[in-house]
Amino acid sequence: MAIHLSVTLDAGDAWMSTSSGERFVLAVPTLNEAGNIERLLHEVRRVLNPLERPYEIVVVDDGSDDGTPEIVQRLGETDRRIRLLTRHHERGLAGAVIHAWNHSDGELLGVIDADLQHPPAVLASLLEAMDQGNDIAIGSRYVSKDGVAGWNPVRVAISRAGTWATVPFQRKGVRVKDPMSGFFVVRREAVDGIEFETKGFKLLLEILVRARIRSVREIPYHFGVRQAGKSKASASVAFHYLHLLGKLSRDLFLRPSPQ
Ligand SMILES: Nc1nc2c(ncn2[C@@H]2O[C@H](COP(=O)(O)OP(=O)(O)O)[C@@H](O)[C@H]2O)c(=O)[nH]1
Ligand SMILES: [Mg+2]
Repeated sequence: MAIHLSVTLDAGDAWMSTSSGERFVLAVPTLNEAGNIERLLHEVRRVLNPLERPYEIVVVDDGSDDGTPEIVQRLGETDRRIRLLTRHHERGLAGAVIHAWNHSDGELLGVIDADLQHPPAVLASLLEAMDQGNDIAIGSRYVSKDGVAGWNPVRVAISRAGTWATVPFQRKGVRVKDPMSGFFVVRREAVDGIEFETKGFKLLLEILVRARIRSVREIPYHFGVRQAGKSKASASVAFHYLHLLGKLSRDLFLRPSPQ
């Protein structure tokens, strides 16, 4: 699925702001996050409101049956900056995020998980890094030592091995420590018109390899524990990751790198 500037009118007047500056759209993908989503949206708004930057939060729900969309709908009735998009015949984290970005006309595209493993307070630093002119700002688990403190060691090892596997694909000058983070903000002009895989969890890696990225900033954060509900990472996610690595290696040999 390509990222493009949406011409659909549902983006409308959600921005609700007279302040100037680049508009920020934050994608929140959800699959059965009823125990987390209200607190997440509350905390995100508490961080973003004082920044006086036009923003909107687009929740993309893929058929949750635990009441997640109803909660978002209710909150959206009192705050137009919260919008709900539902998909009934599609699944996939990356595709959900792209779907949110495509239904907005914001210039800065962000993503955060709904389960509070990504601390919303870090959004302020990510946006500050974008204001300094970077093309992408990444919440990174590996910049500081305690980013994964408290994790199961097996999960740390798998995550590290997956990260090392990406080194050959990353372009010189934009190499990062956590290319598989699911918490970042990117400039729309860097990704506009580029086709991305929709199924996997690793949209960032593909952006780093294929988008028009010249400058990156990593902001350390501690990847917390899920507050409620269950992880959706599964064997199929690992399969899609391997598929993505295969595709990127073909690209590496067959295509010139983006300018
Ligand atoms: N819309 C949508 N959201 C998803 C899908 N898979 C996972 N998510 C959401 O993506 C975020 C990260 O998923 P999670 O299961 O916590 O992955 P983990 O942190 O790697 O264990 C959460 O907000 C999930 O609800 C999907 O297929 N569609
Ligand atoms: Mg999670």
